[in-house]
Amino acid sequence: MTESPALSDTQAQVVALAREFAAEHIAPFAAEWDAQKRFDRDVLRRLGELGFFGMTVPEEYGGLGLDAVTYLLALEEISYADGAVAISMGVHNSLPTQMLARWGSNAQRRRWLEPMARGELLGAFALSEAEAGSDAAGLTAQAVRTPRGWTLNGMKAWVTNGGTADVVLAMCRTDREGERRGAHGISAFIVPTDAPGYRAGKPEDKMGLRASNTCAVTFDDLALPADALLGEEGQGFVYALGALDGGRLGVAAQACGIARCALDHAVRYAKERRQFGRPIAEFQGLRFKLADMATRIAASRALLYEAARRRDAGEDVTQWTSMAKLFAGEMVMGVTTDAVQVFGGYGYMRDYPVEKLMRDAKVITIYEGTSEIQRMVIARGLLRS
Ligand code: COS
Repeated sequence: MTESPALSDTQAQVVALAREFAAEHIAPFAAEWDAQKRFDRDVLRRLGELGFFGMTVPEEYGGLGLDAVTYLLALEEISYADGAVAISMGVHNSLPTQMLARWGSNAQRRRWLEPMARGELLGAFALSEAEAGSDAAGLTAQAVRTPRGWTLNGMKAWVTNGGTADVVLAMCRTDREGERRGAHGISAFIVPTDAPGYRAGKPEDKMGLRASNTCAVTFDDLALPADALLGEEGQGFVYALGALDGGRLGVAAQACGIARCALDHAVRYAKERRQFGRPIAEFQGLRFKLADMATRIAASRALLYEAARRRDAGEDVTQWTSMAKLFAGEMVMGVTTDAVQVFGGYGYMRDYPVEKLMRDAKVITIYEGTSEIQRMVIARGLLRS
């Protein structure tokens, strides 16, 4: 029941490849990577070789030129095996590569996007700061024009791939103290992580997605050439939020993959586990729970792929992506919590797979815009005359 109907041949092939790769090279190691907080760059390199790091990047820039639906189907399969690998791949695909593809000059695309699409360079996205999370436009990292280009100072928080990426798309203020221009005083910069003055903090000790690298990043008199500015000065916030429209769909696909994995574990366990002389799957209370889990996953996938189809059709999907992300985040938290419940005492133990899924799920209601921010975006769209 989890297969999508009416996949094109290309989509079916991409899904099969992602599923096969994930089953062989990711799923067997996910628990160990989680326990050791181990980020496996090699698995990402191999995903890159297969084309999974430039899925929607135009072919002329080394990508596969696929649509959003196909990309999200693949990301869902990787997420089924491990949400941590999926978020590294998702951030790279949805945020920095999209910003470069959409707003980069030809020279910037050749220098950065092409190797990123081939998986040779890993990308990150730095918007949030310690004091500017939901209120992203309140960020204070500063970029100052110099005779040779730009100098960046400031600190970014919770940067996925921040300590492992080769290049970061960083949003910094380019307006001056006393002449603040709010969201329009922010510009986007292409920051190589080997630039002197780039410092990644120690990996955060997270509840879930422990194998993905998340850290604070400091720019300390970080000097960049003039062509490090992406697109137009003052448009960085708009570019970042535009990219987050895609990022939020990626996170919703991640939720669907994790939830499907939790449901499969719960169904299998319910058939095996015997109490009161019979498999617990024979108890109506449990059957109803499984039925509700499956229904919520199917509804979430339907909303996600509707949003993605609209994006592929060129519609403004800001509200749709927020609805898909909101629903998926709440859905995956509920489904993984229910899966732990189906496993009972065993579900609470690290020896069984479902507690990891529940830990991995929680951040989906928080990152790339909390559930509350998604509701705000949806309501704004509804009430805009
Ligand atoms: N795509 C493109 N442009 C967008 C956009 C979108 N989805 N959403 C807003 N913009 C534009 C607006 O059109 C506006 O430009 P104009 O003044 O030219 O119209 C500009 O960006 C500022 O938008 P707005 O006034 O709505 O900004 P706010 O400060 O009110 O912030 C919210 C809007 C709260 C929605 C935004 O800050 C947000 O999404 N916060 C959550 C941040 C987040 O997801 N962080 C996670 C980072 S990755 S872990």
